[in-house]
Amino acid sequence: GTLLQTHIGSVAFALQKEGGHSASTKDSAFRGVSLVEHGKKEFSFPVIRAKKVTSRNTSVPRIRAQTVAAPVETKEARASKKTDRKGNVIITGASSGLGLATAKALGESGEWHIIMACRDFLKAERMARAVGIPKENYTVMHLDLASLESVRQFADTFRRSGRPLDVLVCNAAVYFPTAKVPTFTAEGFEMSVGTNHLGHFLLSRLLLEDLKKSDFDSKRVIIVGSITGNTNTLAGNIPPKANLGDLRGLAGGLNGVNISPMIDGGEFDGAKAYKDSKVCNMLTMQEFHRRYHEETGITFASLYPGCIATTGLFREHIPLFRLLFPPFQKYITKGFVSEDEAGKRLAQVVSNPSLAKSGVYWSWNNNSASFENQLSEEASDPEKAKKVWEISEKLVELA
Ligand code: LMG
Ligand code: NDP
Ligand code: PMR
Repeated sequence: GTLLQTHIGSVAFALQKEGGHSASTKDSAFRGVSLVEHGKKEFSFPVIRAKKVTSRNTSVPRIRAQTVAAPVETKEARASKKTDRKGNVIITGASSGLGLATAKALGESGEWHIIMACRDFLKAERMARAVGIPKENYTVMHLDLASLESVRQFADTFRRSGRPLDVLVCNAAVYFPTAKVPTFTAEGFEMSVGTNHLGHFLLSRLLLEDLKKSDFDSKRVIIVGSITGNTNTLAGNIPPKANLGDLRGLAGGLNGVNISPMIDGGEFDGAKAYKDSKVCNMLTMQEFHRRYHEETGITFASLYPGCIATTGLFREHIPLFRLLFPPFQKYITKGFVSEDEAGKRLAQVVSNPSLAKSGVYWSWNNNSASFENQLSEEASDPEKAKKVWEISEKLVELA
């Protein structure tokens, strides 16, 4: 009773606050972004919809760079390929949810060989068969992102396989919304940031060398982000909000012993840790872009695939949440996407020539058309990106 009241209280607060900000786009906390406009693009909330019902056309989103949803692999893409071979793409966490759906979409195209980088390789094999990815189009390899030793071993084993690397998709993630105390990776980092950010940070840094060597025409590193890490959206304002603060916890190693397990040095909060990890993912993509795009020609991109409310990401949430979340997203926020649709979206970012721009955070509107979205102030702060990069480099012992 008390718990629920608190939750509902915080929602009311969040919504009211959002409304206030919408009215004043000059507010410094939301500088450069219009929540109203954003809202129209990514969801249609009942309050907004009710007002717009008589003038539907006014709610057509203004989109900066729109590309109509195209098939995974177009004829132009095939024609422009320097190499005649299939593309080789590593997808982390391809044993479930978005990663599996992306593997399926790419596997069906016949143009890709998918390396399914998974912590449970028996499950990965089982799921690949269950969704019908042709056997010759995938390889399962073991990768546990919660162990940096496993990450190094994976990079090594992959290299020794002799397969070129053309695209890397950092997709795997864990989310502990109900955890009261933190859990830790093999190296003692808080689990969500350790897995979602640090594991992928080391993996992508190591595999950059392999990507550089590939002769593929459009080499890409894609790091999955999310709306909930972006405080310039309604979803990003549902408490607890992402906030990396001055990075004191990250700098201390997130070990929860001498120092806080949270990046900002605060009390442990599983939901916040997840959102913080997504901010790190989006900052890492941009720092990669600044450091390596020009030199290597590699495309670095992030995306919000939509709210895929049915995936394993919510496995640790309370049963009531798991029951209500999908209909809530489907009928109220309209932000819901199926795993299949989300997989097609990420597959576009892997292979579509029209989504080859580097440094972009892709999103899709309600008609499934992609557009370059705007990140929140914190998730696009170059200074913070640089600091996160430098601290992370030390933590994973690259520097
Ligand atoms: C934080 O807050 C915790 O502090 C943190 O530790 C972490 O756990 C984090 O994100 C995880 O949450 C807790 C809260 C989020 O998350 C919950 O655990 C909620 C539990 C679910 C309780 C369900 C109660 C349903 C009551 C209905 C209320 C109606 C609201 C509908 C909104 C419509 C607006 C017009 O904190 C919050 O801010 C959310 C609190 C509300 C819970 C909402 C959960 C989503 C599901 C909502 C269902 C709505 C009805 C669906 C019906 C659809 C069919 C028409
Ligand atoms: P799932 O839980 O379905 O998929 C996550 C995958 O990550 C699973 O395959 C899981 O493996 C794997 N994984 C977890 N921990 C590790 C680890 N230590 N080492 C290797 N793999 C690991 O969730 P989603 O498909 O929803 O999530 C995929 C991505 O999409 C995440 O980056 C998430 O942040 C992002 N996202 C999701 C949204 C959503 O609404 N669902 C919205 C926005 C972004 P296993 O199969 O063994 O459990
Ligand atoms: Mg959110 C209005 C649009 C919207 C969208 C697109 C999402 C996406 N959410 C929206 C709104 C709301 N959510 C509102 C109004 C509420 C209060 C009722 C709400 C609540 C909520 C909870 C409790 N939402 C959640 C949770 C989670 O536990 C999820 C989370 O934050 O995980 C970190 C979540 C999500 N909402 C989303 C998306 C995409 C998530 C999944 C997490 C992610 O990958 O970012």
